[in-house]
Amino acid sequence: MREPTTAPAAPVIFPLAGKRVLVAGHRGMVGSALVRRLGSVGCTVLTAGRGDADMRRQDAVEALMRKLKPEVVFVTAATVGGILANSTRPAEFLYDNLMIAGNLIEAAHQNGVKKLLFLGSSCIYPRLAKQPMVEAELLAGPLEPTNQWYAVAKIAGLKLCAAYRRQWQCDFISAQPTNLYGPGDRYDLEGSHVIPALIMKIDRAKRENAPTVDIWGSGKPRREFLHVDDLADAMVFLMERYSDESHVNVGWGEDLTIAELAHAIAHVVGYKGTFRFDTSKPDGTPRKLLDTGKLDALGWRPRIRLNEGLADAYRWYREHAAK
Ligand code: GFB
Repeated sequence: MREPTTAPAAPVIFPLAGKRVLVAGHRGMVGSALVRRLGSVGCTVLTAGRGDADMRRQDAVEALMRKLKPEVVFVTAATVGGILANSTRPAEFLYDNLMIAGNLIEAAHQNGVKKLLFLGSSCIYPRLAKQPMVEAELLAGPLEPTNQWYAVAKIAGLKLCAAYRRQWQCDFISAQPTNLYGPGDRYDLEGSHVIPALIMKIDRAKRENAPTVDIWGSGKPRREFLHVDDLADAMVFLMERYSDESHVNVGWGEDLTIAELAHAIAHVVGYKGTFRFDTSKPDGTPRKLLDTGKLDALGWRPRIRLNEGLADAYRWYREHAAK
């Protein structure tokens, strides 16, 4: 574990208290965590999800902005999924996410939104980026093929923020989180990310006394995981205290292999069986660990350790998704 930051928190330059704050995509895992976090900020929280407006449609997003009149926008709306969903639905991952980013950013500009934060992903970095990945690694090499479609849309979103800043002096910023997990995650074996998929599989194996669980790929890729409540806290921190063209990484600072992750989940679930690695399934990026030096220097640190966060995710799964 890296040393906790000693940097004092950067000063508040844009207080959210008293402002009209839109969370676009409030029903997703990130959006709902952000709504929970904003509950203690003293702002008016406005929400919009898929059911309120199809964010891929410019007219729908423009009408939404005119109706809600937000002063601040968090862009958490996105078409998301794990490695298989990304590689089998490339058109949706590229088109939906390009349109969502373009429509919300342009409508925010047209409607005089004072500040906007666009959320990207650590998959914006090259497949073989130098580890841990600093912000300057962006576009330094070819992308990982399994999620290049999503990555291109997220790169376009962060560049839109930078371009609107340069040309129209919009205070639009972007944050790039590592792999996320927590309450509100999507539980579906084909479309999920690795943590919800393994929680489902291992929980089922325990209930059915199955001796082995299949893990996709070799188990060797390394991933870094951040609890979504830590991300929500970082997003509020950045909105209030950061204003610059360069994007900011948000991560935990440590990674582990998928095989180690499977053992950690088995421990939380109480499963005693073994794992079988299915190498006909893709591994994806060999490693993607973010360098969080920039956010550390601003004085922000995550709090939720993986074991504690996995227990929280498993509790949520049993109470909500397992049914
Ligand atoms: O979380 P995940 O689907 O996406 O997979 P990425 C992470 C690793 O876990 C891969 C392995 O090496 C998978 O092969 N894995 C093992 C599994 N068993 C399973 C399983 O049952 N289900 C899943 N899903 N994986 C995502 C991108 O990449 O990262 C997204 O596809 C996004 O676009 C996200 O950027 C942050 O970490 O490989």
